[in-house]
Amino acid sequence: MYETARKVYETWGIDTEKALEKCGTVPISLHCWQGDDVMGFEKNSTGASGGIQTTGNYPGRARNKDELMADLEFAYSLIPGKKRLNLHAIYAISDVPVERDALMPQHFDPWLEWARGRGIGLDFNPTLFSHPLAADGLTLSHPDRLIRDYWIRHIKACRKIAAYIGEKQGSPCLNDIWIPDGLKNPPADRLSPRIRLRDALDEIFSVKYDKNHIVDAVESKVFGIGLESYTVGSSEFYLSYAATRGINVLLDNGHYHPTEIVSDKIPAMLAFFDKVPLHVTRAVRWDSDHVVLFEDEIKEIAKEIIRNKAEERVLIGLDYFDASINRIAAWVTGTRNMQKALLNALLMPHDEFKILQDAGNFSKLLVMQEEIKTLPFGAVWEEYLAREKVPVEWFSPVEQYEKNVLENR
Ligand code: RNT
Ligand code: ZN
Repeated sequence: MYETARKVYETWGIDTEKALEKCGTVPISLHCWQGDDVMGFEKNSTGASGGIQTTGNYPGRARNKDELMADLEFAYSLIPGKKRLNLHAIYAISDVPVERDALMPQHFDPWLEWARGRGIGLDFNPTLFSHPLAADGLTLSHPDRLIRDYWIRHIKACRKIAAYIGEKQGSPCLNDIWIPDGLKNPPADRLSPRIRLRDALDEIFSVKYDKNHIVDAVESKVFGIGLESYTVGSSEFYLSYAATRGINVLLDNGHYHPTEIVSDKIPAMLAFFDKVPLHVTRAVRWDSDHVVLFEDEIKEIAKEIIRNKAEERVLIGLDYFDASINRIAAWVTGTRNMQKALLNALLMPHDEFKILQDAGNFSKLLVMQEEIKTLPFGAVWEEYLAREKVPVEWFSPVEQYEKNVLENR
C-alpha cells in the first residue's frame, strides 16, 4: 500500500520519503498532568482548582511518581516520533513536603535522570493553582503584597529549575507561566490588577538566564470556571507584555473565543517572535481541555508550522485532561493525532500552492486544496508507524495494561 501511495504523491511532486524522515524529528511535549488529573505529588492534593477542572472518574489514575513514570513509559512506547515531557511544579519529588516558594532544582533530578535515559527533553510550568494562597482566584495580581510575593518567589524558583533543566539536558526548557487570576462578577477596577501583574512579572524577569537554557513564556486565556467576568492575564495584556519585555507568548487553542483560531495567530506571531510555544488541546464550546483529535483546526495548526518551516520555532506541547476515559489512551491518541497532522502537512505541495496564491489563481488553488484531501494518507501514516517501530493497532496493549496494572490500583 505504501509503494502505491508513494507513487500517487509523486505525481503531485511530493516526496513521501522526505516527509517520513522529517516527521520523526519534530518534538511534541506530552503534558504529565493527563496521567493523574492534574493532582501532582503534594500531600493532601485534592486536584485542580483555579478555573480549571478535570471531569470523569475512570479507574487507574497514577497516584505517585512510580505509577506516573510507568504509565508515561508505556504511553511513550506506543507513540512514534520525538517526544518531550512537560512537568508542573507540583510534580516535584521529595520525601518531605516542600513549600512551592522553596522548590529547588534537586527536586527534579529524578525526572531529569528518567528523561535522560530515554532521550526525552523536559519542559516546565510553575503551579499557581490548587493552593490555599490561590484559593480566591488571585495570585500575582492579588491586592495583598504578601500573597503576590509568595507567588513571585515561586515563579523565581521555577525559572531557576527550568534553566537548570535546560542546561543539564542541553536543550532549552520551556517555562510557561499561566495564572488563574480573575473575577466571577463584574469588576470595579480592571486596571490595577493588571498593573500589579505587570510589576510582579517585571520583578520575576529581572533575573536573567541564558536563552539556550530557558524559553520564558506567558499564557493568556479568556475565562476560567468561577472566574467568568474578568481575566487579568488576557491576550492583549500578555501580548503587549511579551513584546515589550523580550519574552514569548504561549498560545493555548482553548483560550480564545470560539471563532478565533490559533492557526491564524501562529503566522502573525512568527512575524515578530522568535519562538511560538503552543498548548494544543480541543476546546468543545469553551476551554474544555478535551483530547486532541485529527480534525480541521489541528491540521491547520500543523500546516502553519510546516509550510513556514517553523518546526524549531513553534514549540508543540499538549494540554488536556480527560478522566472519563483510559488516561493512557487519551495521551496516546492525542499525541498520535498531533503527529498525524504534522505528517499530513508534510505531504502537501506548499510551494506550488503559494505560487498559485501569488499569481491570483484562486480557482486552481481551491480545487487542488480539496483534491489533496483524498490522497492515500493512511498508507503513508502506517509506513511511518512501522518505521518508528510502534504498532498500528495499539488499543489491545492498552486494554492489557488496564487489566494487569491499572485495575490493581
Ligand atoms: C489553564 C491553562 C494551563 C493549564 C496547565 C495545567 O487554562 O491551559 O496551561 O491547563 O498548566
Ligand atoms: Zn494551557
